[in-house]
Amino acid sequence: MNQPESATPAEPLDFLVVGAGFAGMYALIQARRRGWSVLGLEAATGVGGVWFWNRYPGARCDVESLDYSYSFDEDLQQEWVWSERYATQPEIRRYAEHVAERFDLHRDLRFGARVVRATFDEASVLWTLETDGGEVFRARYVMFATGSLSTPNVPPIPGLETFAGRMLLTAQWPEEEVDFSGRRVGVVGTGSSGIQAIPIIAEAAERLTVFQRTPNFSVPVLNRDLPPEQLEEEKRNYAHRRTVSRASGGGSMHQAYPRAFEEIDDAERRAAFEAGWATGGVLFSKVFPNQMTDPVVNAAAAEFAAEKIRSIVTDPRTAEDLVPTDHPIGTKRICTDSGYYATFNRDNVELVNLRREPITEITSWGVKTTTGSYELDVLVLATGFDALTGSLTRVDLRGPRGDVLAESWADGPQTLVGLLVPGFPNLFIPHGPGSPSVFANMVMGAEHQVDWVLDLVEHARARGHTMVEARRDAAAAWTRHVDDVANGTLFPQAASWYSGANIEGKAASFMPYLGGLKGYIDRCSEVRDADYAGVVFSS
Ligand code: NA7
Repeated sequence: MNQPESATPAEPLDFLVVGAGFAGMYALIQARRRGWSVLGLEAATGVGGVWFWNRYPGARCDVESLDYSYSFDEDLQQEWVWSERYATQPEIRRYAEHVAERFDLHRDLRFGARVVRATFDEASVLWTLETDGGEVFRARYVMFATGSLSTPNVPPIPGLETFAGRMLLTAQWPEEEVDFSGRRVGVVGTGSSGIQAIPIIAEAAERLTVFQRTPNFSVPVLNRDLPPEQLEEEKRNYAHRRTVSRASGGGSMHQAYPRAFEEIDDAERRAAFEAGWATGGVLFSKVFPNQMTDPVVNAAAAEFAAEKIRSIVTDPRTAEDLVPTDHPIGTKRICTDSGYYATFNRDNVELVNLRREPITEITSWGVKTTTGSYELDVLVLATGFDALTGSLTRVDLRGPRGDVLAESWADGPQTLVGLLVPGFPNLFIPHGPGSPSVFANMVMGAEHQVDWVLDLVEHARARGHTMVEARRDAAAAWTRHVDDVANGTLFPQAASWYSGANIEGKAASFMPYLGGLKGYIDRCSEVRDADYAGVVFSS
C-alpha cells in the first residue's frame, strides 16, 4: 500500500490504525510486515502520541529509557543512543521520529486527521472512519491506538474562560518555549505533570502559586546521564534485560527486597525503604512484594515517605499540607520529581491548600478561593486526563447492531483482555481498559498486545472468517476478573483516575488489569491457545 499523501484510498484497506504513538506505530510496522494494506490516522502533526503533546517543562518518563523503548528490532535497540537514565520528552519524541523515519512510516500516515466518527457496516464488513476534516476512510479492521492518557481534563471551574492572562495546559503545551520570567504564575494540579513542571517554573517565574487539592507522594527520580561505557554494557545484555522484563509484573528489571517485611526488624525495614528511595521513582511502591496488598506494609512505606517530606520542607504547616493522608501510598501513581518538595522552601513559591480554601472562581485577573485572591499572569492547568476510556468514548463509535461505545460503557468499560469490545466487531483497542496499560511498560505492552491482535486477525483470515468479536459473557467475565484482582489490592481505596474518580459523572470501575505483565501475557496466551475462547468468528 503506497498512498500518495493527499489521496483518500478508493478501495477499503485491510487496517486503519488511529493514533501514531508507540502502539500505533508498531501496529503500522507489523501490519505491513504481514502484507496487509494499512494507513495510520493521527490527530497531531507528528508522531509520538502522549510524547508529542506533553511538552511541559520537566516532562520526563518515569520508566527507564532502556526499558521504555521498542524491543522488536535488534538493530534499533542497539543503535539508538539514550543520553539519560530517564528520558526527557524531547528525547522520547526524537526517538519516535527516528522510528518513523527508520521504518518509513510517513508514507502510510495522515497527520492532522482526528477521527470523530467510526461506524461498522455488517453487510460490507467494513469500518468507516470520518475525520474532523471531513475525510472518510474504510477498512476491514480498525485499531484505536489512542492511548491511555490522551484526552486532557479541563476542570469545570467557574469562570475559567474569563481568565485574561495566559492559560496553558500541560497536556497541550505550545511548541515554542514559554518565558515565565517576571511573571506571576499559578499551577492547578499536583499530579505527575504538575510535580515535574513546578520546580522548573519556580526557577523562572517571579512568583509561583501552587493550588493543591490533594497531595501526592513523590519520590526523587534520581536521573543521571548514561555514559557510553554503561550504555554499551547494558546493550550487551539487552536480550536478557528484555526476557526478564517480559516475565515481570511491570515490564522492567525491578526486584523487590529479598526478605519479607514480616521477617525483618524495624532497622532493616528502614534500610530497605531507604534503598528503594535511593533507587528512585515509581518503583518505591514495590519495595516489598506485598506493599500494595498489605495495609501494614503500605502504612510503613507511607510513613517513611512522609518523614522524607517533613525533613525537606522547612515550614511545618506547608510540610503537613504536602503529606498525603487520603490514600495508601502507590494507589495513585507515585510521582517522580527533581527537587519538588525543596521548591516550597523558595521565597517566591507559595502552596495554597484547596482543601482549606477551595477555589470559588477564576476571574480575569486570577484565582479566587473562599479566603484568598491570587493575581496571576499565567495559569497552568496540570489537571490530568479522562484516562483509559476518554479517547474512545469521545469518538462517535458505533457497532453494527445499535451499540454506541459511550453508552455501552456508561456503567464502566467491558472488554475481553482489554483488547476487544462486545458489539464492535473487528475493532481493537491496545492499552484499553482491562489491559495492564499504565501498570506495565507501555512500549513492551504495546508490542505484546498489537502482536496478539494481529495474530488473531491472521488466524481468522486463514480460516476464511471476516469478522471477529468478543462474546458479551466472555467480556463480562474478564471485566469481573479485572475487578477481582483489583479488589485483592489496596488500589480501590484511592479516588484515582484508574477508577474514573477524577472525571465528574464517570462510572466508578477500576480499569487497568493489575495481574502484572507476565500474568496478562499468560492469560492472553490461554485465550489464544483455547482457539480464542470468548471470541466469535463469523463470515
Ligand atoms: P493527575 O495525576 O490526574 O493529576 C491531576 C491533578 O490535578 C491532581 O492533583 C488533581 O487533584 C488536580 N485537579 C484536577 N481537577 C482539579 C480541580 N478542579 N481543582 C483543583 N485541582 C484539580 O494528572 P497528571 O497529568 O499529573 O498525571 C497523569 C499521569 O501521567 C501520571 O499518573 C503518570 O502516569 C503520567 P485531585 O487529586 O483530583 O484532588
